[in-house]
Amino acid sequence: MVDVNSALDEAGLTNPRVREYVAEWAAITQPDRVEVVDAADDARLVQEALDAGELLPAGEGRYYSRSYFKDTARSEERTVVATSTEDDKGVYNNWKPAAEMTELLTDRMRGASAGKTMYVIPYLMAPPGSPLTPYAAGVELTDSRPVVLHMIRMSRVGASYVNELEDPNSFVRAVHVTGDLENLGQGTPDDQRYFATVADERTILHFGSSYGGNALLGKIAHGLRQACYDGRASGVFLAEQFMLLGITDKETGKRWHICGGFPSASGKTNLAMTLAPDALGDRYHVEFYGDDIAWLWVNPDDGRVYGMNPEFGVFGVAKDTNEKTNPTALESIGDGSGVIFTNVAYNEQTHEVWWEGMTKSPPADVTGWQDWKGELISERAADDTSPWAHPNSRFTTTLDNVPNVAADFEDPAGVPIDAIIFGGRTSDREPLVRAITDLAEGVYDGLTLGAEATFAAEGVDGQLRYDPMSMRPFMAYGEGDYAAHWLKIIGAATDRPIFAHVNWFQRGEDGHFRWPGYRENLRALLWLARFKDGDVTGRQTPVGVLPTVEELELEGVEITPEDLEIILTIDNERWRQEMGFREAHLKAFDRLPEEIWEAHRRVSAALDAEA
Ligand code: OXD
Ligand code: MN
Repeated sequence: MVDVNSALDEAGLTNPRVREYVAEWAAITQPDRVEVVDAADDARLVQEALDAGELLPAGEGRYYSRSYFKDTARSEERTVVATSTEDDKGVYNNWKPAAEMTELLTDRMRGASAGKTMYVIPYLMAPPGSPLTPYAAGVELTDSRPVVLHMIRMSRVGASYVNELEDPNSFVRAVHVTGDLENLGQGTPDDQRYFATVADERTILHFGSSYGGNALLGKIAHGLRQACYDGRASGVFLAEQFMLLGITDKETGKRWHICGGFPSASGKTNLAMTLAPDALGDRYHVEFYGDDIAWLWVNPDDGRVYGMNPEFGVFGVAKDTNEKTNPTALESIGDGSGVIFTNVAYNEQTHEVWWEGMTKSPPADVTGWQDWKGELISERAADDTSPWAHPNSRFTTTLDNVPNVAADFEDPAGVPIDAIIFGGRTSDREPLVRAITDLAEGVYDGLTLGAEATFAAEGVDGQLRYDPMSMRPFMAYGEGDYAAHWLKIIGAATDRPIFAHVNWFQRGEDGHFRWPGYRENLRALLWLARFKDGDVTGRQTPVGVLPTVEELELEGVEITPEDLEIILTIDNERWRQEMGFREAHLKAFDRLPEEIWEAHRRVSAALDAEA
């Protein structure tokens, strides 16, 4: 039996509840060794991973890893939220009874780390000193060294984060066991994987993957699912899949902070890391806080909603990241950044990396290039057009590598939130930006957020795949209760943020994008900030307030008058069709607050009145 106590003593891990938990799980998973991790161990662990071939060099202070080829993405079908009360069942959370999942996963994990090291990762999902600390501490146990290296980049890691807890029991128990990846039947009826958040026990049990989204338990399982549940159970906060940025007007010194949710493939990371467009760069400075998670709460001192990014790093999608779409991301993964690339293409001779969309075409000289599976490009069949990098390949880098990271990104007080935005991906109907001043209408807008199905076969033409608040895969309890919790938290603020819906993706009949997008998107946010401050008035429509052409700062934008008019107009007929889809979508939710139904009926009636 492995000597757990000596390992914990050696690392100075004194929290008695954590010690019991580590001992309990070491007895179940039966590793050969136990090692407690601190962020200061990174260089040694990187070297060990290089020696073991788990990492390959990818330039100065840059690393490359591959995951097992059937283990490259989150698995929503195998992910569940378990509690002991069926009231927590929602449409999207794959609810299961806690006792059933705990027993099943304990069985799968029994003896499954034999021959391996169990790494004990004490972590904090918050800037140290945050008022949300009681919900932010956790201890991940993992048998994968690459997972440790990712956790060091994505969260704050060290024994002090759990030794100093006011309540020694207030940490999330997060157990990750990789399992025998080659024999787990991924995607078959005999799939052995299970990823469970036993939310009312603050315990996360993930078996059968070492891919980040399934295995970095601080990030998605704790930072989103567990925190979503804790936010409601405590009545204190919201945990959302939101980006967070700041804008400063250098002329007036005004600062705004904007957070918001976007369904995947709607440009959330690019917006989070955006810079001001060239024509406005002298006047506005944009700062990055976070690209994926924000926790929001009300500060009783000033009655405002505050927000913070609980993460320490970025786990970004590599595909299509380039000088135009996201130059700051490219800078954040340069030499000496410590970045870890996963499943991009790799050149075994030059140690370069490449992914689709990084440059217009792949490197012309294919010598030494391997695709994400490690197969030589030079040996591919002539008709093989499969991508070099996996579409979900990633880069993992710390926030402080992002060149425009805000100076106060680690301020435990968080930042006051001026606006909460929802951004769909729709080729028609949704204007560039519409501001929503009413709380219930704002929450209603978030609940009906969606993106167009990528393939016609996925849905009826024009119908969205709804993704409430962009939390569809991370909801921890029922959607009606979730809406009520939003109304309660934001409703408790006396000085509230404004809501808005944005859409960068309207297209003309010939398929061209009507709005240039990328850095120009800042112009919509600037209008919103000015509208909130009462500096512009916009134009009221049934679905919110739209900018007038004169109010948008358009200096340097290339857009035709026709496109501009269309992205600042409401297509009443399309909207009335959408209201029918929304009604069916909302009806599926239990206990949806009457305020949300009233908001739905108000918007419907206003559209009918204008028809
Ligand atoms: C996700 C992620 O899967 O952020 O949403 O990785
Ligand atoms: Mn995400």
